[in-house]
Amino acid sequence: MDTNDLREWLEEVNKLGELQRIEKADWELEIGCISHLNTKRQDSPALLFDHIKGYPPGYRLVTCSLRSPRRVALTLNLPDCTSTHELLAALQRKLTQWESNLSLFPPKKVKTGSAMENVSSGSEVDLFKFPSPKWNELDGGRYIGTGDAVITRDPDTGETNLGSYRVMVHDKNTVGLYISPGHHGRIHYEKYHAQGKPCPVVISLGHDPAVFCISCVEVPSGAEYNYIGAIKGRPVEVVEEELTGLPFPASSELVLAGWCPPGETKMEGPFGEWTGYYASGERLAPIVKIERIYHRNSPIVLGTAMGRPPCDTAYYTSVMRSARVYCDLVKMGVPDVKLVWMNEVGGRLLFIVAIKQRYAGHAKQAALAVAQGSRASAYMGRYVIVVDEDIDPTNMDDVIWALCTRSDPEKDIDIVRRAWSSPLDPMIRKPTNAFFNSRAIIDACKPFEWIDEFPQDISFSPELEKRVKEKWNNLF
Ligand SMILES: Cc1cc2nc3c(=O)[nH]c(=O)nc-3n(C[C@H](O)[C@H](O)[C@H](O)COP(=O)(O)O)c2cc1C
Ligand SMILES: [Mn+2]
Repeated sequence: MDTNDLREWLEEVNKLGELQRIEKADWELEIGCISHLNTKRQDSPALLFDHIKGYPPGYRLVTCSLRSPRRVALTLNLPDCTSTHELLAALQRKLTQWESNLSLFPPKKVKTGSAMENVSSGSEVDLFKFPSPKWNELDGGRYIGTGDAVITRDPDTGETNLGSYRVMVHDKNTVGLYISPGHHGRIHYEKYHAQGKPCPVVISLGHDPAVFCISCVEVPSGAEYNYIGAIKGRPVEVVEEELTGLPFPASSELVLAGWCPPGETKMEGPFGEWTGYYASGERLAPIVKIERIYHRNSPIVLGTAMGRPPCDTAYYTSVMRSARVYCDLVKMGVPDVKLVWMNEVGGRLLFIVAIKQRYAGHAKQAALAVAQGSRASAYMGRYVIVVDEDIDPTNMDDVIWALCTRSDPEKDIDIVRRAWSSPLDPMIRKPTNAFFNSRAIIDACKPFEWIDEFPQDISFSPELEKRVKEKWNNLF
């Protein structure tokens, strides 16, 4: 199923029976806490907040958009999927197809978009008109940008980037921008600033969740718009923002435009992060002076509640990064990879890979490829566990069984030092500029050299289980 904008997406999710409307919540901690509690429910619906305290009715905010296989499938234009395994299989097939089609779907410039319904400039700019929650109790302020797309351009190559980076409201026309080292948006502003120039920035705050889906994961450099186009099977329509020339999605609900000046910073954070900590703390970070706001009548902001994992976006990022790393391993020539899973609680800090061992050293090759080879897992990783093909990486009972019974710490754990981490890493003591961490790669596969002698594992044959279930069907 295909959707054109956030409103159509909400209609489709409502038809699936996966939308819950909530009225009169307070932007101050209630939206954050309700969303957090919702993520603990078995089948957490998407939440649409309206009549938010202090805002006109109709100024809405969505959270928990991508917390079910059906909603992720809907958003990525995939056939309906009701299980994670189905979704992973579909994505593993599709990613390669989308990537080979990128050049067919450059964004298409159009003259106007939904957000042009209301334009405010200069002294009329007032960020407090739009719902921006204080999400977690120790957050240092209100974050208007969580499910956003921050649009920047590389001054050398002209490439346009979309990245989901958190955006804090400092005052009516200033926001704080936090981008981790190595992320494309940061490389862009650092290049402008090195030349003493302000970096143009456009921020889309409400959009078809497909825009967020691609902005918040690793895709080939500068290819975000093409990627969304390949998913939809038609180019993304974009409007060239008048002041900065940066293209924003024509169907965006709310768009900010301005400049990130060199040498000007403000205190940013703390912010409840996906690791479950306020680890990057409060420190000086770049700002964006907002000179224009474009918004649709009764705009809808797309938000996501970060916090102790598994938080709002953990399900989606696990599924997407797992499929991404799977495809990267295939591309790197690692044979017989059965499944990759980025654990929802560990996030990027824990990847599990299942392989059918073919030769001595195969497991180590797969582990290093995950730990360092794929951009999606190279950033801020910590543990990679390789298991045999009979283990389901999404099933932690299986993974812990393999870890405890098929690995010997002395032989099977290797450490990679001085790897790419981030200020978000709770294990890095601040202040510092040494954002390195180490990686443990754990071979929890049966020892290849005596695999045929490895003790027989215990399992009931499917025939026996079937027979017993039939005979005792009132029990199960
Ligand atoms: C909900 C969510 C919030 C995120 N917030 C930030 C952030 O504040 N800063 C950051 O550098 N990356 C953040 N990320 C990660 C980036 O969006 C992600 O790594 C993406 O690939 C960055 O785009 P880039 O590859 O074009 O740099 C966030 C991811 C998610 C899912
Ligand atoms: Mn990018």
